[in-house]
Parts: sequence; structure tokens; C-alpha cells
Amino acid sequence: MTQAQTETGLIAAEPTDVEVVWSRTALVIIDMQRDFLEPGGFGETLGNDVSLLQSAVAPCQMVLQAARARGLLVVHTREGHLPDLSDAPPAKIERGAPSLRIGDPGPMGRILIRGEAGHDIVPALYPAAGEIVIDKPGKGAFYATALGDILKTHGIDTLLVCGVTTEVCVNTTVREANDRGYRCIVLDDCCASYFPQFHEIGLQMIKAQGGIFGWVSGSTAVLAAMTTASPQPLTASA
Ligand code: TIU
Repeated sequence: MTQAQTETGLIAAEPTDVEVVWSRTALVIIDMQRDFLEPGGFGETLGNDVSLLQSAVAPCQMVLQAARARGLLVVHTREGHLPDLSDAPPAKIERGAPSLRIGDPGPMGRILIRGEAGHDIVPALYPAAGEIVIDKPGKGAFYATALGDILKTHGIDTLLVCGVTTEVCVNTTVREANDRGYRCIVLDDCCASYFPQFHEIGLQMIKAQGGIFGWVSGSTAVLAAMTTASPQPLTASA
């Protein structure tokens, strides 16, 4: 292996600091879509104040830029459905009393439908050419997607997880990843919720009990680890 492939970083986190091998670490940015972050999309139709998610954009952008500079695998996800709704369970479409339902026409196109303006990722975090974009019909990024196969192909064992919302798609994805053997490090300020108390509790649920689902860190700690010289740059293997 080359030195670059074995470079490690030590990320300050809770409940413990965590060492990562950068070549085995992917940045996963969950559902930073206009449908969740901007007025007129799915999040607002559910009755939410979408401005509450804005706090995650700038920290995510800094981590994304650093991950690109370090050559990490970058994965973006988008929640949404096919135009014919064949992958949208009626139980999801019919639930609650939103102002517009999934598939209805809205100011950013049909709500939560692939290919519509609202379904796309916000400009500040737009995927670069060649970055992986996972379109997912559910809350978890592993359900009905190729994410597991893609991570395996790239030899990934650790996920840096960002995105929205903390207690819904971020938590669901972290739980799926945990059961599949991935180490998840959730970046607190790179996540957000329409319910600030759910954001806090959602993070506590991950790091409690010795890190029952993973670790919680933040953009500052991850940026520091990415830009600090590796504590153990070489392994014995040639
Ligand atoms: N409503 C809510 O908080 N979230 C979602 O519906 N999807 C995601 O979290 N992406």
C-alpha cells in the first residue's frame, strides 16, 4: 500500500475520539435537497419551518470541500420517487394532512419526485462531476439502493455522516449502516432538524451507551483531523 492509502486521522468525538483511515472513509451527505431546505417543498408541505435546516449548509460545505481536497469518497443522497410513484408506498403518500402530497405539483415542481427542481440538491452543496448520488425511496440510504455495494467496492469501513433531518433520514441511515458493520461518525453541526430538541436527542441516541450506533463529532474536529499530519502514516505492509 502507498503512504496515502494508509494515512490515518484522529477525530475528536463522543463518546471517544476515533481513528480513521482516510482511504476507507466516505463522506455521506444525506438529503440536502431543496425539497427539505427551501420554501415550497416537501418539508414545508408537512407544516415545518424549513429555515431551521439552514444552519447545516455552511458546515457541510466546509467538510465537503475538505473531503474533496483529501480525495475522500463523497456520497450524496436524495429522497424521492419515480414520476409514476411506483416506488412510493401508498402508506407514505396518504399519511398525515400535508398541504400538498408527494407527486402533487408545487412551486418547485412535483413534490419529492426525481427530476423535479425541488428534488435536487441545494446549490451550495451541489455534487461535483463523478461524485456518487444515491436516489433513495425511503428514509434509510441503504434501503432499495446500491449504496452497500458501492461502499464495498471502494473498501469503505467508516462513514462521516451529514445532512437532514437528524432524527429521520440521518438516524435511519446510521442505524442501517451500523447493522451492516460500518463505523458512523455523525457531524452534529452538519445535521439539522425541524425540531431542535429532536436534533439534540437524535444525536444523544447515537453516542449513548458507549456509542451504541456510533460517534458524534462536528465540522471543526473533522476539519482539524483532515488537515493534521497523520499520527501513524505508515503500516508494515508493503
Ligand atoms: N420530515 C423529515 O423530517 N424528514 C424527511 O421526511 N426526510 C429526511 O429526513 N430526509
